[in-house]
Amino acid sequence: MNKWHVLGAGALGQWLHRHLSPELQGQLIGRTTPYPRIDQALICVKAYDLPSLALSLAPHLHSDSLCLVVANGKGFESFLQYLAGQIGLVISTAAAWRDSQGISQGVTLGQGLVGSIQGKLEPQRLAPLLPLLNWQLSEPIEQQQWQKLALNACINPLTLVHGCRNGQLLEQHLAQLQALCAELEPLVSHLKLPLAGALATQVQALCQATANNHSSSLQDFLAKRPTELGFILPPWLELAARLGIHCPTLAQLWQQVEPYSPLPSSQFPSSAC
Ligand code: KPL
Repeated sequence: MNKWHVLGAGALGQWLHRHLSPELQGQLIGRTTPYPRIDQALICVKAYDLPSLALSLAPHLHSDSLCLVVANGKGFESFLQYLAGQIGLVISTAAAWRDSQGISQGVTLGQGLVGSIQGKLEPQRLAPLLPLLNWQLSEPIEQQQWQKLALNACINPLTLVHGCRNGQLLEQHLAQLQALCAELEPLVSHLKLPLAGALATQVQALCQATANNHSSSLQDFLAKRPTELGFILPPWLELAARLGIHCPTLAQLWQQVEPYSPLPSSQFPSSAC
């Protein structure tokens, strides 16, 4: 069972496929390729494509299958219950790398943290894969998922509404960036994330480190794709509403980006509900 299928032939999927082969017999499966029987898969599609992918993939899995989902955001997990076998989530910091004209030149390696979301992941089964991709096991993964969600919630919507690179947020939109961080900080503390108390500092460091990048949300918008912000902002707005915390900057940003950002429920084919 050494073969890994890579589902999703975008920049990240292609990059993962290159790094798996030949040791792990990676095979790339794009949108139009029929699924073979799948023992092990890396699923690299946009969050809003996961519900329909889960439905079409399900008949090709079995109780001993292992799928690792490399996706941004939160809110798609319930759709993954349609997949048999063990399911893991990968929180990845890999990013498409762009030149000064904004043209994609590849993907930075970054880091990946892997944890279970359905069934317990067997470390020995992952052992050949993880070092090839610079990934590590990190259980429970939910804290890491929220942690990345906090960083993305601060940077991504602002870069989209201002049409700017990550670094320009520090130069031209710092007050709004800080207001957003201040609104999210009590939520981050409530969740006891390691970021607590340091959200603004970490967000600024990330903007600096990725200064020349277009965020994934702006890249999606420029490529006329939906953004994944429907899986990034609503979890924070729901938590804020539950705790009675007022987040006006976040709520206003969500209003601005919602037309481009499908929600998890709107992506599930109605025939399966
Ligand atoms: O994860 C990212 C994204 O664009 O989705 C950041 C960290 C903001 C880098 O661009």
